[in-house]
Amino acid sequence: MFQKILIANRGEIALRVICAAKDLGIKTVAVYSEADRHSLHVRFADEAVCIGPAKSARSYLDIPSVISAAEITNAEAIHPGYGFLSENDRFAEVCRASGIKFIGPPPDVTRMMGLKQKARQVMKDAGVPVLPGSQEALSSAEEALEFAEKIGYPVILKAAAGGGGRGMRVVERAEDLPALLAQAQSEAGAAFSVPDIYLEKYIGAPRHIEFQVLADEHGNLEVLCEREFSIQRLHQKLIEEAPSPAVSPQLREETIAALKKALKAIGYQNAGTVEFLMDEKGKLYFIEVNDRIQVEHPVNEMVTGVDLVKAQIRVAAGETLDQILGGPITLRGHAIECRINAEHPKTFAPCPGKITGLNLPGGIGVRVDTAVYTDGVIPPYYDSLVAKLIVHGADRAEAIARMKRALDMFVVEGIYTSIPLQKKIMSDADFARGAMDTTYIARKLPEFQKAEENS
Ligand code: MV4
Repeated sequence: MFQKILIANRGEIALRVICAAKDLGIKTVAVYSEADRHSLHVRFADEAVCIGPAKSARSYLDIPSVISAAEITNAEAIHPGYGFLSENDRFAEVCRASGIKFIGPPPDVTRMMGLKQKARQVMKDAGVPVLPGSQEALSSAEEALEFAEKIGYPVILKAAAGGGGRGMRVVERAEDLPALLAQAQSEAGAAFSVPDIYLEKYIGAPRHIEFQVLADEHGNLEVLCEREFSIQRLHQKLIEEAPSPAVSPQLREETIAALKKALKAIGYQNAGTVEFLMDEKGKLYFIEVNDRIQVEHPVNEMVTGVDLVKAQIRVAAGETLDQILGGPITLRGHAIECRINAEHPKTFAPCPGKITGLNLPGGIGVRVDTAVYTDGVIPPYYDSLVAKLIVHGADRAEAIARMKRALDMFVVEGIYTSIPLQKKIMSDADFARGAMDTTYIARKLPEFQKAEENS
């Protein structure tokens, strides 16, 4: 097992990794920008190295600075968290070349999963349902029109090296396709330096569901149930839950069996998630693999009892899943996570600033993953996440009741937050009966904001 690991991240996820390391008796090294000098991850790590100014490109994204910090502190491994360098295969390569263990999938797996069509093909071969679409990158508008005629409109254009919704274009009619293809290609070229675009059948108003994967370095792999994150706004997730109210035990079993086959074929290692869309008939379709620990991992931890970050570290240290999990995964109860962001309730604009008053909720079934403290500051340079509020209950109804109680007792003064919006969602009848899809927030916002004005 490692003696010392470096966390190449900040905020709540850096603190989360420090907790897992402490549980394993491992020393920790924090890296921080000048803006994060007074952050909790600096305070609670065993050592801390300032790696640059506030700007991410000059600090948390600066590979030579992060590697140098690991070398001068003799850290044997680096946990990248999520965002920043977590899906940068070049960073994983530099770690390997520097003799530092990267706590995550190996670079060749990250590279393969980054090529969306390759991932689609592997999934298809393993019997994982994928949407009708072009297997290779589109070579011309004529070829795109042929595919779209065959599949039927609407179709969606996606960047082969993209993800997270960037560079996507929905095409409703043939006459719009050539222009939208050119737009998508230039946007993909600029954002990912690979202009390749592929095409898929478009699902209007899908549910967004992902399966949590954990694999060791000896060919063993487990899927730790799914989570649903349909409650989102402009690709920003607001609420996640596990399990999904829309996934039956049978659908879960079938999907997990096919995923295990596909991911073993890929040689997947460490943690990752496989993202799906569910259509109005309740059928799941593969979308892409995200090879990092994700913000919303705690909801899977709450229903399986597995500490996923601790497991990642143990996998990277060469342990087997049997040693780490100690037996089959069993699901218990239901978990919900609300993201508490520093944002304006009407405009959703990030609202950085000083937290002058704070009460973190607790009590049975409540977990708060956060790096904020009274008189602390949410800086304007990074994401506006204040905390992740996670609850667990015997069933979804109890989880909702506990989330309501926790939101009522979650006091943040000095900045705007998304707490009022989260309270509205938790009290919404459609949410209570699990009737949501990715259009939920767009449809409900006018009603919620009107209620806020009248309150
Ligand atoms: C789709 C889709 C509908 N049909 N693919 C968005 C994030 C990325 N990981 C995949 N995404 C989607 N892929 C097909 N074939 C709908 C989404 C999607 C979405 C698309 C546009 C605007 C907002 C969205 C929110 C969630 C999912």
